[in-house]
Amino acid sequence: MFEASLYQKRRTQLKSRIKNGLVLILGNNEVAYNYPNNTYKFRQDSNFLYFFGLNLPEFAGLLDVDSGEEILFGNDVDIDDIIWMGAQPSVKELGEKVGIHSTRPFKELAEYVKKAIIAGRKIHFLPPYRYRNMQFLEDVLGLHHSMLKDYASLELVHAVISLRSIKDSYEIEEIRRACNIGYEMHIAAMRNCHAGRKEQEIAGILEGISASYGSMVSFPVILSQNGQTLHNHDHSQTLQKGRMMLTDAGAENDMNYCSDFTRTTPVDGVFDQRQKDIYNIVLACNEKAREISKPGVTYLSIHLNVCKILTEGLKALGLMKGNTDDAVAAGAHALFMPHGLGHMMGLDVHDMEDLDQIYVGYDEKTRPATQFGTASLRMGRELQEGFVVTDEPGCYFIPELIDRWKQQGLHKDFLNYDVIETYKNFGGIRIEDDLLITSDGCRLLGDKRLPVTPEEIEIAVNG
Ligand SMILES: [Mn+2]
Repeated sequence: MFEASLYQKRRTQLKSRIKNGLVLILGNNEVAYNYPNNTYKFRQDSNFLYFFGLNLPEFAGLLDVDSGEEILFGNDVDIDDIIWMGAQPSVKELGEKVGIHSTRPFKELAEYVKKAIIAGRKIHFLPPYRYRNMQFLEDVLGLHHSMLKDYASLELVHAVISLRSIKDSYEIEEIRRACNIGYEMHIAAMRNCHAGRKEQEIAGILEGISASYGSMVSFPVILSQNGQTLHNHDHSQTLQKGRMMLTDAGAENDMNYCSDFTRTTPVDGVFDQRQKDIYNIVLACNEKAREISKPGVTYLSIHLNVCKILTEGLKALGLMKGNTDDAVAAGAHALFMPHGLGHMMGLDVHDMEDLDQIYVGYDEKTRPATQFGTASLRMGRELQEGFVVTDEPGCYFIPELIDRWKQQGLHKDFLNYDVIETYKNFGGIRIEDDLLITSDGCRLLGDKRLPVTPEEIEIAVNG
């Protein structure tokens, strides 16, 4: 964990952004896998990690905005636990590590909160996403779990987002480390991208590399020669010559900071001309976003700029036609890129998505689009120095979507369906890097950029 003073500073900032009442940040618990004592790998809640730092189950933090008091709730282990788990630091010692001097047993939390409610005090809590925390809040607050999201504190949500959106130097260093693990994962994927290899074998290698650094992948590995399926977690295929393997994967490091990269690699390392043409368009999109990302510019406008580069490229290949601006305004390009340019990244790979994308990625000035494609953009608002965002344009040929649009006669002025038909067996390409917004632009995160030009990729596959 970081120095205690950093957590103290974050909590002080949080309290200063809330008018009054109690702020309750619940940590996560163990979750049963197939029977109660066999649990999933523990993942702490990211908000708890950010303000309280402790990567252990069954803790909660309480901040009294009015008195300034900070209390850590958690249970000391007993001799039965020690026999199975070994000696553990006391809650008091754990509290000291993150700068909290007042600690209490977890079982006192419910009573503490109930008393505060009776005293008429406001309880600020974040929207829960784990069932045990929902159940706890339902019991303590007397609110049915289906209502908890509506009663979560918007004031707290905004305060947390305002802090976590700006990454400090310690966080940037952790993300850099996570990116370096991601680099190793993707280099391994490229080296193994040969005909006859099973997708699952390669996906397993990537998970192993990530685990060897003490944590795990930042989300389930996407690795498939059917890259046209955006979040393809099916790894049952055997790589075939002539196809491309799309790998979207990242690591979470031992401090729970994430990386998220995508590369698309031709099987055996050689692009055919058609693949190279589309690849270079997506690469130009990725580079464009990096070129124009800077504070004060909305990511929505960068997304739309990138869509224009995509449209221009597809027009040159005869897949699209007409005026580029009109085509993008109409949303015709979304046949090829039905997703957004990127998202925030930090302690979560989709940072703070539990707090609702509408607050993380948008604000009063920048509202989400409703048009197919752009509506999937998770991050649209104005960039600020210290933001970390992904830059992940793509181009896909989804046979079912092509059929549907063609049948409906959508965007006939901008789409050459006869040509598009011939790409139905193409698959998909996505290229993703992680960007830190700096004072006057942005820079890539990670010590080395993953191979990205067709030439670099061919070398990475074949050594
Ligand atoms: Mn991503």
